[in-house]
Amino acid sequence: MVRNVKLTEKEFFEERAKVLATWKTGSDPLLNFEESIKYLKSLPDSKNFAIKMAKAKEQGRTLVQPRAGVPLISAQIELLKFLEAAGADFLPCTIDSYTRQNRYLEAEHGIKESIANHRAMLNGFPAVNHGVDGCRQVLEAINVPLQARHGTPDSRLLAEIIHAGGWTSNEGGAISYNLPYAKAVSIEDSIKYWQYCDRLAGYYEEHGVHINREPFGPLTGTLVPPSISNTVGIIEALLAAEQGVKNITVGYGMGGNVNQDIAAVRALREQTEEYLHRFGYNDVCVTTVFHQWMGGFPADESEALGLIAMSSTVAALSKATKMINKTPHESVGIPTKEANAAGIKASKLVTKLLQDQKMFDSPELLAEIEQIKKEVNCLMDCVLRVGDGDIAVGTVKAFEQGLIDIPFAPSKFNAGLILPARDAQGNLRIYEFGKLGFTEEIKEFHRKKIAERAKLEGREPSFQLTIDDVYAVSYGHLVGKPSYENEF
Ligand code: 8ZB
Repeated sequence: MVRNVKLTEKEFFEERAKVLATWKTGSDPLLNFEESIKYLKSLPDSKNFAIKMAKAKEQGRTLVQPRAGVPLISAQIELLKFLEAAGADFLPCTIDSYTRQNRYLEAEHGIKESIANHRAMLNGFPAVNHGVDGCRQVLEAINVPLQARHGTPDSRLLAEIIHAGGWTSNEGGAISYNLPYAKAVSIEDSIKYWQYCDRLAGYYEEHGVHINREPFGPLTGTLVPPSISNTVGIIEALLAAEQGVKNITVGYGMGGNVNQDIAAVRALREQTEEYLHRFGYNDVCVTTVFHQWMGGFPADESEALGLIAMSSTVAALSKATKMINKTPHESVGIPTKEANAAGIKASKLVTKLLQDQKMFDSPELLAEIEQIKKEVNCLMDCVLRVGDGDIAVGTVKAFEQGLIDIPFAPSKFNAGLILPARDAQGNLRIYEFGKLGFTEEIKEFHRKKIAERAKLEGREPSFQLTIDDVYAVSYGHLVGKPSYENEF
């Protein structure tokens, strides 16, 4: 059984030899800690993800980062330069789906086909195939920190290559890059894979190089109640801290009710720090990321920009350290660089206008923060109870028993029994609990909120509420009603 214990240096190096042997770019002489630490230390602070995040936190600023990935190095450089010029504070390389599945041979074909066809034949940047040198070429062409964004249950080799390549942040985690992305990878396995990635980041920290790690907050991006995603973020932060990670950015995907979204980010920030302290991790820099609306987008590009501007407003008011922006092409597919720049510019403008403004505490805000915290504590208690105090064991068992359950996740290791729906104000609540580890009191609160909404709409609480809510935002409404589809 996997346990939440820091890998010894011996265990780490034994596993490392196996990881590096899985694909040819793993045998690159540049994948040598002496060399890579020297390279990372030679980079200016302005290209270090962890340092720039810590500075933004100190200044109370909300910075902007896009998603972006194309198959070839030259095209990736051109794309990232364009997005930097549009105002991006951080840059990504979104990794292609073959690499996410460790299918490097197919990624190699994708690179060849992209060259032959003069167009992108992969949906992202195959960093493992391009190797350490390819990653360094991209980093050296830009002036801001670079992060790998992907969705990979086993990103051990990817993490080795990108960090040696000078990219100082890796997104993902044992739960957040498994359950929403994979069907058949066990949680026990993905915890082991991510313990390795975290140990790698921790190894760099021990040698004077700051590496940022970012659990993927939005999970399935579809009506995920804040207490569920916050619990996952806290678990992943604790697992990372045990392996020596010192710079963690916990994330949240916008739900749509402004009060609940601001409450969720605040609860996430405060509870992540509380739990880290409780378990003795006292030197971790916790920052936050707000994801602009992750659900279905309006097809109309002006409407999409409206939603992007609203998302940015909430991100800025929540005082998240950074936000991940969307683009007016969201409903269609991977954006052009121009559409991506439009999303960045709209987001940057809003954050600049809101720079020194804040949301004042209201009874409603404080009540929602309390509610989220109560629910998170309840779920964390379940994990610690079934794990006998071990958060890794507890995570495996809690998902096995459905005590934590992520809505709409494709994984067979997720119970998939809960159903979320909005209340009358558009807050995300739950009406079908499955085996979720909530107390009766918390369940009653949710039932009451959803019953209020159903009554207002003259219908019974049912699966239809959930379905209507999944589609509502793309039709221009927050709370779903059956008639919206007919508005077209
Ligand atoms: C879970 C994240 C989904 C979002 C965007 C999608 C969606 C995926 C790329 C990309 C720019 C890429 N996304 N791949 N954006 N370039 N290669 O991630 O559009 O918004």
